[in-house]
Amino acid sequence: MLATHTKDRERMRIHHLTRRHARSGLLAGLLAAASVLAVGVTVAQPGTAEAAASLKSLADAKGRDIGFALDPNRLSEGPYKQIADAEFNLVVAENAMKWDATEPNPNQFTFGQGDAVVNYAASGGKKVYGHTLVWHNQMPNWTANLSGPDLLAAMKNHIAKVAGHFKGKIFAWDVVNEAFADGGSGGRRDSILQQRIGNSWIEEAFRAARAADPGAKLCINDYSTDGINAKSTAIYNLVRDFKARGVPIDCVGFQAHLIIGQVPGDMQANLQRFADLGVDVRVTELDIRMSTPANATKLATQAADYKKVVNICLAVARCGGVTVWGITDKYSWIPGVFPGEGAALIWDENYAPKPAYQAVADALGSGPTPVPTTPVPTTPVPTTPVPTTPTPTGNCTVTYVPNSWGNGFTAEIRIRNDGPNAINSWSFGFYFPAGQQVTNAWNATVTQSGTQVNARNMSYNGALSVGGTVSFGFQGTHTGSNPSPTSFTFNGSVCRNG
Ligand code: G2I
Repeated sequence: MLATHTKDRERMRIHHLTRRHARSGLLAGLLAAASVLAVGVTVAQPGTAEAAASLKSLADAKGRDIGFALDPNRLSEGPYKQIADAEFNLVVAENAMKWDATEPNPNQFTFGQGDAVVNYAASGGKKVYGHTLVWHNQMPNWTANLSGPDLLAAMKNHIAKVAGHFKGKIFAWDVVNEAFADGGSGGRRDSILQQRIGNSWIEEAFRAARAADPGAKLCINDYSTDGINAKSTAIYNLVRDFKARGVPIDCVGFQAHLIIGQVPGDMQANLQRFADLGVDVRVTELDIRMSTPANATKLATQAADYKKVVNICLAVARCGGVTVWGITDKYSWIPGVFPGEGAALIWDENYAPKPAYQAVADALGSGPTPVPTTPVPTTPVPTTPVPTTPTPTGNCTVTYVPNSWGNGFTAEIRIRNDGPNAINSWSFGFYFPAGQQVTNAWNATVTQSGTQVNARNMSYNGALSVGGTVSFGFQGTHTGSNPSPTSFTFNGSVCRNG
């Protein structure tokens, strides 16, 4: 952590450089650095409005989990750890607790990486979700030639030892992962577990897990089961059968490895039908990929999709939360498995938050649970810009200074807090009159949906005294004319144009 005065100098340097180099390739890296600083400040000042703006604090206020898949080896990378620390209240091991990682040789267990995940979570008060006790993938080589009875014995021993080792530290386990077939068959996956042990292997696994850690919730987890289809219905039938026969099962995980524009329209109904069977549900491995390279349109679609998924979970009372399958696009599994696709997470390769980050925050921050912020003078507080120009309520004065060239422009925005109170965070909105598009921003997190633009403070510039000012800016494109927006809102108040 940088000392405060060093941080101040660093912020000024970044502010200065971003202004000078707003059109250069340096911008992404600088914005990444700024976002990292922002996260660092969030950590350094718990209890401030900046802390209230993290995904973690928003999810905490909603009583839901916001999780991420952790590779403990990445924690030595500053921005990775700072985001992990600040933004999540739940951790799942991306690979560290799988069978090949924990039992590389028969009955010889290695818990170093798994323990690192648990210890990291404990140090930050985060919950740990266990992934995964039994999966046909990432099974150690020594299991390949076991007979049915030997494989069953090995599976039960593995569950006993692993769930036993982590007993009391893991609130829920993916006991069985991806046991059902792709396509429309509605049948089991043709794995060695299925071939050699037969249909009973799943319930054997659940019974062994309950015996090893009676306090943990036991889940079945799969992909392409987010909507209502043959595969999700096969799991639905299994859960119903287990419930009827008293086989222990408590929860169902929906991985949600999605593609932009393809959030299933019946996802909420699907989660709800499982919840109605008497199990908890959760989104366990969310990422939303696109063809690469990303562009503003695809990122906007992705943001809307992330928001949909979070809202779906929030709309289902038994949905425990949403876990994203990694922090940064830099380390996502997707490009390795789907060449030409990626950019699926909510921070880019440089750790800069993407529009999807704000979309997740917006979803977590909306709805019936109030987000703690300092009081603002008008009621109710619209978080989106006002499309017309009503009589200014005058709690703010705005100057908007564009600088256009060709089809590009920058705009510098200066806002003065004319309200009666000091504030600790702000949201600023307006509409573009001629379809302009923001491409990147500095000193604010800026998102755009259609013509509507919203900016939120970074961690370091949320606090404004009465009469205090804040500036931010962005770069954008236009199609030949670049008229300035005429009406601005600031924490719900319409501003005077200065
Ligand atoms: O495939 C995406 C996910 C689908 N659902 C279950 C998850 O457990 C799965 O996660 C991925 C990890 O994100 C990858 O990181 O599972 C992969 C394995 O199928 C993981 O990839 C593996 C690489 O294939 C190995 O080469 C590597 O040694 O990660 C290993 C550890 O870094």
